[in-house]
Amino acid sequence: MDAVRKTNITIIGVPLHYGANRKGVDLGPDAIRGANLQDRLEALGYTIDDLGDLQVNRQLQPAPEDEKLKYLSEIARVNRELCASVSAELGKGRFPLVLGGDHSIAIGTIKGVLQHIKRLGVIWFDAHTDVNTHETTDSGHIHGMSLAAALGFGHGDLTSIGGADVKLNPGNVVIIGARSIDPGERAFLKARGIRVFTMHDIDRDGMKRVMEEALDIVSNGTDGVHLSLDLDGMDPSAAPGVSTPVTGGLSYRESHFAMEMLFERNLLVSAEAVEVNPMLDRHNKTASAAVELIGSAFGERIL
Ligand code: 6HN
Ligand code: MN
Ligand code: MN
Ligand code: MN
Repeated sequence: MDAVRKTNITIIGVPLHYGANRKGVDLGPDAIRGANLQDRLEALGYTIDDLGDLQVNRQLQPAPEDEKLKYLSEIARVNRELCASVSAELGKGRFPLVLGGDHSIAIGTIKGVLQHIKRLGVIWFDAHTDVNTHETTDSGHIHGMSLAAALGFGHGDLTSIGGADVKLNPGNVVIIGARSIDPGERAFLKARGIRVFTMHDIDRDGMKRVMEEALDIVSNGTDGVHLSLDLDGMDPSAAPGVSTPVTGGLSYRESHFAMEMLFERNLLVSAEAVEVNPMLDRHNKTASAAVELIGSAFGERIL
């Protein structure tokens, strides 16, 4: 393991909502900034450079032929830019912290990190598993396909971002908090042997045991770990402002504790927080939860 905790963080906002096909997620980056992300990280001793937001075309109509891949071309274009930006920041020895936007942006983030860290572990914190492809999706929403694409499965315009051969190893990925899995996703996860810690597992074993095992998996034979934090992994009572809420999620404390354990292992090389939708939120609660969880993942402690 040569992953070390980077002290210079670069924030990259991606105001994209097309992958969720739901207005408001594009306001996520500013909502998270408005919940004092930079101050919190600076208080922990990090140096922050905020690059602002990538440009997203805001007035698109979906092409009718894209029923199973809604807004593919704009999502692919933005993710290619994100991939390049993330890769450039890592090349400067900085830690990329990406603010979504919907979860389709994980394709660009992860592909960008993979340019530098071939053996990358991923913690996918989510109510969903995001391993649909255009062949299995019901919704046609690309945010439900991003993990599959990062693993090399799905439409070529997505899998080719940052190089078609550049992809995650399914054995280095864990999903935490899952409770809404489509039939096609179930088959995919099984076929590729991806380790999913469902809400049932967390109920049964507790977050401590689950995270110990999850961290062992993502650190075994890897050179760094990426955190993909979909705020809908939390219970909607703690994070109501998300595009696709699912009841029965992780509590505020369980989520925090998972992030605290992650920090203690000193594995992270990159992170993203996605799916914050201020139009569905109350008092910026979900953006604040995102900042709280990021704070914990970066070393905030109660005492
Ligand atoms: N997310 N499995 C559903 C779909 O439309 O494919 C939900 C996906 C949610 C994606 O929350 O990032
Ligand atoms: Mn997701
Ligand atoms: Mn989700
Ligand atoms: Mn905290």
